[in-house]
Amino acid sequence: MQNITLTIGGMTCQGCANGVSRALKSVAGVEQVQVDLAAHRAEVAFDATQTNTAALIEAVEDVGFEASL
Ligand code: 9UX
Repeated sequence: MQNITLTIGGMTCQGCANGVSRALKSVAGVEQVQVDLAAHRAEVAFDATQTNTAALIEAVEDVGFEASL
C-alpha cells in the first residue's frame, strides 16, 4: 500500500470535493480516499501494483480539477 497527499485545485464547494473523491475511488487499486475541501488536499491510499500517482492525478484532472503532488 502507498499513501500520497495530492494538492487539489479548483474545489469550491463540498460537491466538488465529493466529485474528486468519487473520481479517485473509481480508479482500480484505490483503497481509501479522504478529501479535505478547506485544505485543498486529497489523501489517497492505493495498491501500487495496480495504479500510480500519475493515473490518480489524471483521474482528478479528467473531472475538471487540478492535482499535483
Ligand atoms: Mo459546487 Mo463544484 O455547487 O464544481 S460542485 S462548485
